Amino acid sequence: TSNHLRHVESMSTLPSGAGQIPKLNALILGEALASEEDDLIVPSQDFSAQAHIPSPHKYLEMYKRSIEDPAGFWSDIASQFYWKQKWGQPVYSENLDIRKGRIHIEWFKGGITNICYNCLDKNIAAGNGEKIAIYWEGNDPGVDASLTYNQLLQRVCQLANYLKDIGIRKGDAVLIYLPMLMELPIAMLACARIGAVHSVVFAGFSSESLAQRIMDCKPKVLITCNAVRRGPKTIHLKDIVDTALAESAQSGTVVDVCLTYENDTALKKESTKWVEGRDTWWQDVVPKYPDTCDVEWVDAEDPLFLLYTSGSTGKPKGVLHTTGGYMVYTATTFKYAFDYKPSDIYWCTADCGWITGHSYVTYGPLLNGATVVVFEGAPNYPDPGRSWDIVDKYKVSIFYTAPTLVRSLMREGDEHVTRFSRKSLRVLGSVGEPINPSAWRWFFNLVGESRCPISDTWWQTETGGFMITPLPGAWPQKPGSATFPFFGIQPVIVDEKGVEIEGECSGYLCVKSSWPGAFRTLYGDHERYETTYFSAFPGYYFSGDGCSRDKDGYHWLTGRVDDVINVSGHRIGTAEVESALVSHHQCAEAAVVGVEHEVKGQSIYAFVTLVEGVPYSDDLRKSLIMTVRKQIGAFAAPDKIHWAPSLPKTRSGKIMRRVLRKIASRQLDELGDISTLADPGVVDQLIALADG
Ligand code: 6R9
Repeated sequence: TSNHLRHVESMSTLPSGAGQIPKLNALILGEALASEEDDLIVPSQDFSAQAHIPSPHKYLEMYKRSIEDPAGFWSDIASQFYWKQKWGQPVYSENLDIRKGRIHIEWFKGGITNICYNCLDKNIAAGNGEKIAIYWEGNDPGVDASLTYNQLLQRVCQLANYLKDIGIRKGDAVLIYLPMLMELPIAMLACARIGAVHSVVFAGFSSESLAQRIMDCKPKVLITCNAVRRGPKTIHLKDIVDTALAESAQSGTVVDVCLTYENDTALKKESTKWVEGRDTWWQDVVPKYPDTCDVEWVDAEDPLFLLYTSGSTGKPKGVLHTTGGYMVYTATTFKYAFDYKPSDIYWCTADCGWITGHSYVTYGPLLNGATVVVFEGAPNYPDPGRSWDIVDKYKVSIFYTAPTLVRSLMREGDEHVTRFSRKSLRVLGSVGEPINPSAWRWFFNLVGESRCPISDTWWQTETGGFMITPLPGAWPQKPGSATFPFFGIQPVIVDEKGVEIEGECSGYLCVKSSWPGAFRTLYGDHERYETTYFSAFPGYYFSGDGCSRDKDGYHWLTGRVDDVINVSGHRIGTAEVESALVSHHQCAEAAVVGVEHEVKGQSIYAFVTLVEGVPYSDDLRKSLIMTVRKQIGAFAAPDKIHWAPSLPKTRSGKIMRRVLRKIASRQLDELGDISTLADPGVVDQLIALADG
């Protein structure tokens, strides 16, 4: 081993700023990690031996190059994709330092490509035309379908031709409001094929949220379906769309065409409300178009999609991703973080309405030529064994989900898991929020029978792809830790002053220098992009998350440090919920905080002050909750409304949220200093009303 040691030592100097990495050298050198716990889960030799990244050593070698020579590292990877024309020089250019001027990030500029071509045509040309691209599983067991890569390409081309025919051109926005039907990834790919910019709105958003997004991105066409069944419920999406289109039209944004897919397992055509002249049935028009369609070649920096996400102010942010860097980054992260092999069957339970569904249901897997399971329904319907039923049915080998699902299934009892085989599983994944160690262990020990590494992937809508994630088989895991950065990513932890802290520490998670999958701007508001993400700690991208690094260099995400709540992995801005509440004519003021929740991670807790003279009642409580459901969507409904005759404010009128959080979580002996409140008596009054 002395040879091995010398080799390792010779490469163990890392560039400054990668302070979290050298600890991995301990692993390479066979030293014990500093953790005294039996909390290290070491990958099996069998797994590591077959993995893309079999050891810390291999990782470190690649990581080191990715940091020292990003242009070379990413160019080599990008060369494996199809480019009509190669990118120019420099490979990337960036300014992440607000003090030096406008923030900008560009990768592979001048390169001409098409992501749909790379997902479909390229894999077909490589001989995978008859491979299954999508297995679709309907809400009700027994309802299913599938598409090969050839068939998927044909469907995409027909829709692309239709869109071109109604006048959609490169750069035009197309709004997609669809549930998890195959038509959702088809619609995304069809847009990408013709250079149109898709904006998918999660089909759980209400008509008012949809209208707001329509008015922001002004699409020429909206693609939806008439209805969907989710669990035992039928949701009439087309009615929601009708209301949204009427509302946006009133404010001057007229959408010419509403292309509606007839999802006849949920609702028949005849029972669907219709606006003549505007509405068109997908099945009436799309299948008539040719099933081949030339691609629109675009620049690597041409926009691919917009996706709205919540921030700490009321207005959702349109996160904009471009083509080339996003393509290279999602494909590469997918391959390594899931140790993807061509024989894998991959299932991600996320909806395409969120970033996870963009990067890791659609683009990342298809770019790798993977077989993807797309599931329409709810993972606990008709019973809590449904997920494992699907795993067995399709022989799923990579299963990627959210901690909230793990926790909810955990409560249902182990027998719902153990009555299924699950022997096809080899890699598990988690995303959306920190996964608590007990849920991690249940997922690992019971679901994966202690044989499947868990990739706890930390990333964001803004980052496009994984940022901090285990690479299966490469190093020991710690339950609840996202472990180490992906290639090319330099995470740093800073204190309040923005000073980087080394070693064991905790603080604000930032990222130094850009990566190919980073978002380029907020649609129509570059200034907000700069102030939200690059101003708090000049020189860095600020994630909004807190993070600590332990003595072994492992990263532990600790949740949002801004006014964003994470409910079941959904990002919700407290300001959005507050503005929905105060739109109720009987609500004068609202303050919303997140409280810990056993299954959802966090739940929404709202303090409300009523208009003078209005008495608080159970009906009013319900009506306040309805208002939020109507304005945002059911997933944002507060779990608790707490009537507050007045709110704790400082003398300058600022609501003291710190105190509200403590009251909400009933940590009444931890209220802290309340002497600066204008009226400290308010606190006792609130506590007295807490369980009323
Ligand atoms: C991909 C996605 C982003 C926020 C992020 C963080 C939280 C996501 C996590 C995680 C701890 C993980 N988050 N993954 N926290 N561990 N593995 O969820 O994007 O909807 O934009 O949410 O989610 O707080 O800042 P998005």
